Amino acid sequence: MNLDVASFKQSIIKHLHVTVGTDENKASDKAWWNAICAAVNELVYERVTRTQKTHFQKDTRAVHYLSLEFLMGRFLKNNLTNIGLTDIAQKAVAELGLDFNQICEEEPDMALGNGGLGRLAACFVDSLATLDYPAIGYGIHYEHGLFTQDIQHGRQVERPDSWREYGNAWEICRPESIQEIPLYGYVETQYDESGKIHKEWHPGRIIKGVPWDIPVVGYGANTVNILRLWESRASDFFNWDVFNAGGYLDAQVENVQAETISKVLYPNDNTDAGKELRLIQQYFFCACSIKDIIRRYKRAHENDWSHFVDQVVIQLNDTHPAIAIPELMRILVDRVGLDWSEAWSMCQNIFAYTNHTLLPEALEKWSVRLFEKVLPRHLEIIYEINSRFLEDIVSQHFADNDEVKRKLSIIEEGHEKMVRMGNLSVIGSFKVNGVAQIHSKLVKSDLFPEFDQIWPDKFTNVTNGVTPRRWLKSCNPKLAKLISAHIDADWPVHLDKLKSLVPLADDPQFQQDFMQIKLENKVELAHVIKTLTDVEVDPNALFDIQIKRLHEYKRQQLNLIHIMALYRRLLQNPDYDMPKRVFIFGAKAAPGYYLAKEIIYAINKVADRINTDERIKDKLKVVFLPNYRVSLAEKMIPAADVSEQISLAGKEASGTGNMKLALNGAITVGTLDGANIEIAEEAGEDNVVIFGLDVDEVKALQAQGYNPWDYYYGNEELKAVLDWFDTDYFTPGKPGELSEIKRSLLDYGDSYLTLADYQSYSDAHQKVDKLYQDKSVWAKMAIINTATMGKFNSDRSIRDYVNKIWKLDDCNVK
Ligand code: 26Q
Repeated sequence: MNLDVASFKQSIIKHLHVTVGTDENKASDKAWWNAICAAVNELVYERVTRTQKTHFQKDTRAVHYLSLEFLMGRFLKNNLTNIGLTDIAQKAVAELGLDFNQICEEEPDMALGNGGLGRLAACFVDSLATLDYPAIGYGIHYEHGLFTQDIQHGRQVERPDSWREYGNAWEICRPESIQEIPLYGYVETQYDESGKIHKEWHPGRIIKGVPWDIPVVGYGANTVNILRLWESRASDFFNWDVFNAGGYLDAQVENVQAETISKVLYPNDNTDAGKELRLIQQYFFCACSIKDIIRRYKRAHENDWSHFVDQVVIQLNDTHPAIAIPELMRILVDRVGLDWSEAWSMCQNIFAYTNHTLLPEALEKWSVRLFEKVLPRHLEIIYEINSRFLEDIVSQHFADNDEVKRKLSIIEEGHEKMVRMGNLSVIGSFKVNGVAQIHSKLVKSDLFPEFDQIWPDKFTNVTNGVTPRRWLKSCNPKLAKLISAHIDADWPVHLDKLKSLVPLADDPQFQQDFMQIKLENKVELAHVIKTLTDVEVDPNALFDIQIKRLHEYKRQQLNLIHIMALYRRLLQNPDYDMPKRVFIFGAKAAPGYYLAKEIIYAINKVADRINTDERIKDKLKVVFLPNYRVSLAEKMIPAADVSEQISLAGKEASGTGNMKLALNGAITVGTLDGANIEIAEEAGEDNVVIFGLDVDEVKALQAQGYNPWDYYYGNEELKAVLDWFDTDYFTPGKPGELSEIKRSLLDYGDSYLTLADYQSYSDAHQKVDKLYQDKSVWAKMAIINTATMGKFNSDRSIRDYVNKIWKLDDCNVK
């Protein structure tokens, strides 16, 4: 950017006056924040227009990324980084007598997602813009994103998140592109003169979709793509009838229902809720997006559909937007008037589906009854897709094997008939990908083996990645600066160049500089910890961090049990040899997930007891940071020494926090699961600490019949720790308050083999302790981790999608 400090400062002041409507003397930090955003937007909006014009003129093929979640976090620092204005903005803000970091804290996180899947979408739109690919993200403009988490007396309490209550500086409303979306009603069968059948859907309701555009600034700021989020409103047009019939009040009630659709993000992560409103959310945003895609196509091609599949590819972020497949069929067959087979072949060349989970409870199914009520025409279309698939394809490959037919059918027969969205997504897509090598292999071998037999070329892998702009350059500026002092400064767009740091891993000066930065980041995190929890931690202690949604398969309970074991060792032997350790957690539990909330409570109760026990002389501290979110992750990740990635092998599709932590120099303690395997490959086995059963061993143990009691009686320490849950040691006066955790691990069968992996996990930590004692050995490992994480940048993921699936050309925007 060739803009100087003085003119940027002038721009901020101008916007303080004319955009925010205040002046320097009475402006709050929030007002200043708004003024700075407006000054940035002056540069951003111009590029949005230029990008869209270029894409239109060159009539580019584009990817349309459909996702129910975009976990964007904050924008200001990121947009400044990407537009190349960080230094100038910081100086300008300082000259105005303001604290830059403090002002950035004014921005609420845009938390329109739960966790991994939503944050992945955010990293992907960053990379798409950075690499100059024509792309648009489509999602829902939720009024309330993921809930805010308070911890009260150790328990999670949810409060609504209001990220845009008083307006949001980054979004632009586009009323000129409103769409109308039908719902409910019935389908009429008609025949034309030639006897050809025509289906007419008479909807019971029409909802309006209002688009809000959020500019996505690529690094280097040539391309600025948009994220288009749909807000639901009542359709005034439709309500005239009700008004005229004197139904003013009824009309108002309908308005409220319409506006409920985009009211709130479902807070479930990896479990299906099966709720009507969720299905309506999915259809609402898919229908708006498909209409928008067609509107844009028609601007260039009018009613000539012959280029549609050349111009459009649609990526489904999990099965959540799978309803887009029958919706496009409906438009092409019922509205455009194409033959079924022509329309179907178009769909099968347009959609691609990413699977993010193998957990059975996360695979979406909708009852046929619900579908028929909400989307009667789509149900018919799904039946048609299904019967053609079973008759033309399955019978060819599997003759009269009814069992396979039952398994591959989109409709699950049974007590209540269900629509399987996974099968629909596979059948309707030309590519299906998993998100890490092992996961993609399991998608083929365990989840969809028969589909893989039918279409062996359909299944592929694209290993996840994270954007190094947010997850290194912007969140860890000191480390970024150190790196730039030693290697080419374009590493944020060529992350493989970090490899040139490998030789420095042995250099004592570089080791010292690297670890000094880690220490400074830990000092900063220690301040955050003190502010948020009032716990004091020593920045010289080993910071061991587990940050991710709370879920039994991710096994925060394993971490907790091990912490209790360390505590017990210290109580039994005050001279027990271990480095000072701080265990830090960040995790939200789905509000209806009882055991996950019990685990949060247990972590907090154990933390209270340990942190106030003077006998162990601060050798051990436990911290649960409330309200884990993107902006908190940006403070925690640069300060981590150890990264906990301890899911049961085969359960975590990929993980992406594992990549962010390793990139920032944390040592992974992890199982052979998801992307941990590839992280270990890149860093080398000596630079990660792997423990536990692998996928084959898990399968073998489960086949043989897993009995958690064997491990309980077979391990004295494990037994003692589990028995501790039944006492009142951590919950004075309330024995048994934590017993549910013990019960889940013994009486309810320990579904995620926590006890089976305990000893191996404990050994892994003893190894960590040893490594940490030797500062130089540790520094070398940490540096090698940073140096070898180049693979896990989301630019590489996006290039993989482009080459394997999307077949896009990049497009220079001048
Ligand atoms: C489904 C039905 C109804 C309501 C909610 C849902 C729902 C919502 C979110 C189901 C699943 C999710 C989120 C899943 C998710 O985040 N999966 C993670 O995706 C990451 C990116 O690929 C992976 O790295 C993680 O391993 C995976 O768990």
